[in-house]
Amino acid sequence: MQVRNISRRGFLVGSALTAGLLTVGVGGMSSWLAKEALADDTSNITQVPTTCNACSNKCGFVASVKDGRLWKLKGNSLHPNSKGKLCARGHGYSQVVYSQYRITDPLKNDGNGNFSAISWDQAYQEIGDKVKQILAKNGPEAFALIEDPRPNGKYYSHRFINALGSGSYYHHSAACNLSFTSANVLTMGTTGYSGDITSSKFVIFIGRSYADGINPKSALSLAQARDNGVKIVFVDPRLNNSANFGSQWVPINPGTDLALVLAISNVLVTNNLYDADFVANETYGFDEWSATLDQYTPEWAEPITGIKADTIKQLAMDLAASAPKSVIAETWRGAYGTAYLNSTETGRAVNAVNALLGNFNKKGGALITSAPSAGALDPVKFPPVPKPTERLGVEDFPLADDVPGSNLSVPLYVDKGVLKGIFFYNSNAAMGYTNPKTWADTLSKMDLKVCIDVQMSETAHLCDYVLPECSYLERDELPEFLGSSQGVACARQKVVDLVNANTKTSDVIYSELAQACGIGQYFKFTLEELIEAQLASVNADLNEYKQKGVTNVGDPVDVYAGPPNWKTPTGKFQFKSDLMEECGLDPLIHWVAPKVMPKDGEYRLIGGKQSIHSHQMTTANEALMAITDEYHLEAAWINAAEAAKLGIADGDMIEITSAENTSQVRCKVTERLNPTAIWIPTHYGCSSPELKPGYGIGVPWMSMITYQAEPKVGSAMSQEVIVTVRKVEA
Ligand SMILES: Nc1nc2c(c(=O)[nH]1)N[C@H]1C(S)=C(S)[C@@H](COP(=O)(O)OP(=O)(O)OC[C@H]3O[C@@H](n4cnc5c(=O)[nH]c(N)nc54)[C@H](O)[C@@H]3O)O[C@H]1N2
Ligand SMILES: Nc1nc2c(c(=O)[nH]1)N[C@H]1C(S)=C(S)[C@@H](COP(=O)(O)OP(=O)(O)OC[C@H]3O[C@@H](n4cnc5c(=O)[nH]c(N)nc54)[C@H](O)[C@@H]3O)O[C@H]1N2
Ligand code: SF4
Ligand SMILES: [Mo]
Repeated sequence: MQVRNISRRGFLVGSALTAGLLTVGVGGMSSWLAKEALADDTSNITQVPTTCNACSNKCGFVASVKDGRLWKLKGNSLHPNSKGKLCARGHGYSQVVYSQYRITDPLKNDGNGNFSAISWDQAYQEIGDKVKQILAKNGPEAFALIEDPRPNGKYYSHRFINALGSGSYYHHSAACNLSFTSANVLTMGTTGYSGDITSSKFVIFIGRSYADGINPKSALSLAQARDNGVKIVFVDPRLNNSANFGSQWVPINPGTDLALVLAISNVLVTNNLYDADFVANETYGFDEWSATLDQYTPEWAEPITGIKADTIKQLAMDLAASAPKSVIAETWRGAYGTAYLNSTETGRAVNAVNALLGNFNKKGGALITSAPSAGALDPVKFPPVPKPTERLGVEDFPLADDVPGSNLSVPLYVDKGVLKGIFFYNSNAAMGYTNPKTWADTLSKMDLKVCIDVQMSETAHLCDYVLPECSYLERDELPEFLGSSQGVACARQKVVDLVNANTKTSDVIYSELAQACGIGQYFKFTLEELIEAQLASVNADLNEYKQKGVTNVGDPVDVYAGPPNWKTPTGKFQFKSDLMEECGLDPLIHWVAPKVMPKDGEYRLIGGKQSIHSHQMTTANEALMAITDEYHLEAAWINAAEAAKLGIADGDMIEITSAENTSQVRCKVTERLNPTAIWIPTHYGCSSPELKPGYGIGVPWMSMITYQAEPKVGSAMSQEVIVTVRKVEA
């Protein structure tokens, strides 16, 4: 392991400075900014409220700049996501601005993986020429773009690919939460909900850990819920770090949550413990569905889940006793975001339980809120692009949540010879969206691959051109609109001047690239003009937006107004989906076994987040990797009894083997894990030599899994993988 020259303690001291929550007084902006300032030194300091980019949560912070250099960060107390806090990786990732691992110039691949710097003009010229050739020969449907959406990307990436004539725009979500959001659309007609856990009496989390997969707002609510005396149950094969705030750990066999939730439904329905009024007035398909539930008894679920039938009954009784102040909280990635063959069905079943509890938009229940968005803009200044081709993959994955689609459509349509050119923005697809070999093979068959990134990711390595964006601290972006009881527009604003003079902002890169590709007419406006137009379209206060980083949009809404207007085809909550029937699937929520199950001597490889890292993008961060080094956070977890059987002791090197790959890593022997699972942190295994701090450390998660897609949805099924384990003899 490499020696880092950053002191972990120094870094943590910096983090701790952000801890206090400040309330905003009535003294106006300057006094508010003074309060947000760190009290120890205010000479030569300017402060800019902006938005974090260290993960997709988009928290707000106030950056202090001293003598032109980034000095300190502090969570913005006005921001709905950060509520005055910033997480450790939010702090740590800010190092990227001065990182030696940034890309500083446009790069061109010589075809053998050797990159050399070229001018922007040459890059635009060559990419533009290639785009025009492909357009002439193959038409617009030959292009796709993938991004993990950020405020600028959502507009500029989408507009760019649509202006080329292609509708093949995808998010990262096939490896994140696509099954969950698709299940939500199928049952509720909306992509998400959140558990109102602080006002609840009884909360079940299924594979969602607010203390590991961090969002400051959620982490704060967990502590508050505990203080409020809420009973909180964690269903997780692993005793995760949120469990410190909870009352009960249910160490389920991974991949079997659907059986647990169906058995809970069985208890609620057979004992008449459900909200009959809600079911009668707000739902579709209940009679047909409830007639199927007899088979899903707690006794049926016990051997599948490894959870005693009595425990399952008790969970159902506790939910019913507290309803509507009880909820199965939302998930994100862990249990059924995209992990299994049955992930979408698990999501539907979880929503069905909340429907049986009648808790939608009730205090302590499941809250469905919507975020505001920009209104119509001047069509002369911001001309609409003509209708593009239909996104590739809609026929293959008709149940996928519409906006993100499934990016696993890309390998499919490259193999069919349709897709020829691809753009990546803020995306490390080749390392994170399915097996990296599949992406390498897919990209090798394409005529043009362009990656816009800040560092030399594994995806960048597979591209023909790599275009260097400046870091988020060096740029303005479009407003991020967020919703809850009060919609807001949040600002990302330039904090420091360009550190690497030859890097550019994404709005400029897209606009100049568009010019070179012959679609410049759709980008004849500046970012500043677009920000002003978007804010004006919703009557938001531009001055407040700039000064405070947050401004209200629209009027407050009553989040406890009772059931929403269901935007499903039937206008009801759907226990039954006619769309699924049209797709040849069982329309009623039903049991689907996981694709694979471990036999004796085998384990299921599961994974999860660590509070100090984000996906793979923090791998080159020296401060955060120093913490990994010190605490051996890259270790794989194995159950203590299983380790004993295999002669493995805590700290030993073990070899983990799947059908796809073998990887060696230190292990952590623990009672905190279901014996059928091996758990790995998902942030490691970097294979890009330029990203030295993380290079070669830990298990490259996706390299262990097989390229596969959840039928009709297109999720990566990232935990349908069996492994064996052995001790590496010294
Ligand atoms: N620190 C940190 N925080 C993040 C992120 C990050 O990269 N780092 N990313 C953000 C993003 S994009 C996301 S999607 C979220 C993810 O947020 P989460 O989904 O909460 O994160 P994970 O840690 O992937 O999974 C949560 C838990 O699911 C458990 N789990 C695994 N398999 C199963 C199963 O089969 N059943 C059950 N019941 N549990 C299972 C894991 O053991 C883990 O403890 O985090 C967000 N916040
Ligand atoms: N191995 C692995 N795979 C995963 C996950 C994981 O934890 N590990 N998590 C899964 C989940 S939950 C999700 S949400 C997805 C996330 O999917 P991604 O967002 O694709 O994953 P990251 O590894 O965070 O990669 C983001 C890329 O954006 C680049 N980037 C960072 N800042 C900027 C910027 O300012 N501008 C530009 N242009 N690029 C920037 C980073 O350098 C990195 O290459 O991955 C999924 N797949
Ligand atoms: S959760 Fe942490 S890393 Fe993500 S945006 Fe918020 S502060 Fe940044
Ligand atoms: Mo995610």
